[in-house]
Amino acid sequence: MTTVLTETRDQIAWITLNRPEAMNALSVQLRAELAAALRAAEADPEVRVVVLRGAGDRAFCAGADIKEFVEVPSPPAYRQARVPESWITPFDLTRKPIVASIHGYCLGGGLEVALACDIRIAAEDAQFGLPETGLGIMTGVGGSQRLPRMVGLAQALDMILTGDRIDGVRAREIGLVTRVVPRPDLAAETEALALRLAARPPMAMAFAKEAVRAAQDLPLRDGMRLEIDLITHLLNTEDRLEAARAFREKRKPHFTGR
Ligand code: CO8
Repeated sequence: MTTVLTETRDQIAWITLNRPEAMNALSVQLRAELAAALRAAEADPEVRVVVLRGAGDRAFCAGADIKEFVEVPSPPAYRQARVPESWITPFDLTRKPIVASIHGYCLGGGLEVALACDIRIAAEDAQFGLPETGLGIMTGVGGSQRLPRMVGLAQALDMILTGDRIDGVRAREIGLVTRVVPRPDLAAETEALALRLAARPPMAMAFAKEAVRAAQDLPLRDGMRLEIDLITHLLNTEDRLEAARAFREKRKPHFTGR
């Protein structure tokens, strides 16, 4: 049985976490299949946008599979298996935009997966939380680093230290998600968003994503230099000329990714 499904249509790879009976918890198998699905989407020239979602009515993802927390792993082996590359690394290596479409529970490692995506769209009644400290552990795939960058130190510490959940509306207020819609509209709104992203020039999208993500790590001057380097490349692309021609000719541009 496969725990992650991928369906590609209209240049969008729909990657579905597919363990609805376990709230799409991140089992060892699911983590490996998720990483492989993302790598495949990145390598597929037909794909321009990736959407990640959870199967079933109840959850995007309820975090690590707690039923697999039965034995204490050897700490050195645990670290060796995750540094410098783990199953979450492909999120940072994917140049295509990744949209997380979130309904129901989005907890623990599930929230960390959502944080690794580029755009988060959520149902109003989605439930976000980081319960790890209550389990005697802590975020392990970027939560303690990505969350404060996204929502600020105070909100991140509140969520991480209390484990309290917030809904989709509150998540947008603090900047954890950027779009929130009524639950019945989530699928259609996600698809409309993904189609719009897929229609935009792929190389500009990839370079812009690279620059914005680098902004988290680089001093301003270095980031500005990177930006100049990247826009210099974009000035030479076919798609840049196509956009300008289409504007002059008052028609829709058709982008090829060159
Ligand atoms: N792992 C495994 N099974 C789960 C998980 C989970 N995280 N969450 C839910 N399930 C299963 C339940 O066991 C149950 O299955 P079964 O009936 O066979 O026992 C089924 O999903 C439905 O769940 P509930 O009956 O509990 O449904 P409720 O509506 O009562 O509660 C909740 C839903 C609130 C989501 C509840 O299930 C819950 O609290 N789940 C645990 C959430 C949690 O603590 N997540 C954090 C895990 S720790 C983590 O993510 C660490 C990440 C860092 C490293 C990343 C490595 C992967």
